[in-house]
Amino acid sequence: MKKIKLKIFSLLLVFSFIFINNNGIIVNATQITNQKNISQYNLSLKAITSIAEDPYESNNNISEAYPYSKTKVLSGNSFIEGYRNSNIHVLGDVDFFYITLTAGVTYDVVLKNIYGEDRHIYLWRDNGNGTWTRWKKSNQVPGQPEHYRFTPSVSGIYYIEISGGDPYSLYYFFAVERKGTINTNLWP
Ligand SMILES: [Ca+2]
Repeated sequence: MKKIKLKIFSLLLVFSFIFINNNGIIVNATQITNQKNISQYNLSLKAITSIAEDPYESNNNISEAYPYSKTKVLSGNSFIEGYRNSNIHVLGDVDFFYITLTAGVTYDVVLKNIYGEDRHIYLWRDNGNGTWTRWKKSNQVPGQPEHYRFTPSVSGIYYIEISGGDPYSLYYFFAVERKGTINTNLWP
């Protein structure tokens, strides 16, 4: 009888806390089997949660690229003045934007506010002969924001790709703008 009472007692002492954050639903259960033994379980259930997609979806490939010129320009804070923002809402999400660049002009290419994710920014160009050229920061580091300069030798349409890392509901900031016209500091 004492054992049964103890079992019922221990069942009653199972506390479950459910948190929803950017990583999904976290279930934190603490079971007190008796006064001395405490066991804890943490379970992350990313798959069953959904993060709202950015307003430029779907732009997962070059043929669906969203016009950079029509994205919302951020303002009101010197860190993000002139930047655009978007997010990676599911694992494997790839965001493409297209932009017209001028030969001989140097551009700042920046990606920041990536929350430590392995996220990167690339530029693409169709060479017109069935091949593509891709540019990126020469020393990409996972989790680090990026800034590099790019001077196209040919005017025309280029594609901005932002991809990589885990989904995150908060937005990254990115920009491809003429050199010196935006704040290229990678940290606030
Ligand atoms: Ca997206």
